[in-house]
Amino acid sequence: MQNKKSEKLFNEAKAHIPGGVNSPVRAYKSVGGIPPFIASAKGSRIRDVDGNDYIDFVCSWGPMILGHSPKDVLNAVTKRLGRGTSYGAPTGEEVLLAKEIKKAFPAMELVRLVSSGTEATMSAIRVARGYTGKKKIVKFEGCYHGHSDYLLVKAGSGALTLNLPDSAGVPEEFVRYTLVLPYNDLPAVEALLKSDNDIAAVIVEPVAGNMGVVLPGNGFLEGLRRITKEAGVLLIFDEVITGFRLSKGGAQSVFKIKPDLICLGKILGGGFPIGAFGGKKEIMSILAPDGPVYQAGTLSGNPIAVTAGLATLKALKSPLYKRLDRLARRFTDEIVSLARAAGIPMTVNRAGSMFTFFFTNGPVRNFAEAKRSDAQMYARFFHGLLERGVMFPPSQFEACFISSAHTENDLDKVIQVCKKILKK
Ligand code: KE4
Repeated sequence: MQNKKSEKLFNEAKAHIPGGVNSPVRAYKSVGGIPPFIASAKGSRIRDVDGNDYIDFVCSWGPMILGHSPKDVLNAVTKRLGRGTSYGAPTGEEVLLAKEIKKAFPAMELVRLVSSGTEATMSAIRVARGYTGKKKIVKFEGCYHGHSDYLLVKAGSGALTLNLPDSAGVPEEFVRYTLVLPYNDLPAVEALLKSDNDIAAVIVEPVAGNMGVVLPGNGFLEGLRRITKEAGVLLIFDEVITGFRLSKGGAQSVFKIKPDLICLGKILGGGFPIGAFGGKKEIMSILAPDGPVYQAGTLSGNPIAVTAGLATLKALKSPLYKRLDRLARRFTDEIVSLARAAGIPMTVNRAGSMFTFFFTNGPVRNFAEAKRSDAQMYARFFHGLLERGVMFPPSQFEACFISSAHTENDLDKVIQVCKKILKK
């Protein structure tokens, strides 16, 4: 596998773009090596500029649940392009997408579109503070909700991988009102909400994807809902990853929880820049132009992203989720048994078609336990896969995804590759 063109591009990119990438995790810092620069992608496959093909388990960090360049989405977008790409004015398609989102997430009585998950969570928190008049927010260690200043506190994902849980450039005053608790620690939440009545909201990834996949313990989400309701604190579900991933209605539909505010992104845009936040009418009505909480965006509700989103949501039917779950279950079970047979400590956490192989005996129920994983072993596993045409996320603290374009044959191939690597 030669990567001369990627290497050349990476060196050139570094002269023009910080670290040569437009998002840190893409630089392969935690696994080492040269990141493949991508030329094209189709279905479950992605191809780099040196012509190397990979079976893709990154799926653009979640959005490509239908695989790359799905026909229906491409057709819809191609058709729509002829009528213009951005107006800065309302369109009928935004109303259609809002209605589709509400059908999938009934708790979102009003929904506003933005252009990224970061904007969605940043705006939801501002709404929560504006609505409650309270200042503090609670997040969980290892959860990542985008890079707005007050959320970069023990963030997961890139920040975790770069071991910079708190970012430089964020004055400590900006994070004074952000409280951080261990994921799955319900007693800690209960104690905090009893002792502090200046808390506007608790924000949580209902299934965490940014410390690697970590599942809510039995009763954790139900407990969060009960405790926040009793304390008059808003519960925000950050479903940027889990929305439309775990089911059409995300984690809240699987766990049957009704949050006060919900954040979406990734899959919702079908590969185009998008985010959304929404919730109870009474809460969301506080937003400008009707209410005093300001929030805005030049490309919010962009007609092309909305068109891609509508085409994507149309394709998301329940048989797709059943198949994804069956494929992912078989795949992860086989890999773990191969690791066991090779005497390698491995735990897999999986929710539907998102999963992470941790190189530790586990269990992995929170940030501290995720960090026990042997990141060096993960890096070797990662490169063993990459050089054999399989692209996993370049970090132990991210999620793998499969798409409806992944076939049994794809997964069998990867299982065979894993067998070789794990033995080695
Ligand atoms: P964006 O601003 O990157 O669109 O979304 C931020 C965000 C919010 N909430 C959750 C639960 C998220 O996972 C994310 C972004 N996820 C990361 C990786 N897991 C995106 C990849 C990257 O940062 O390059």
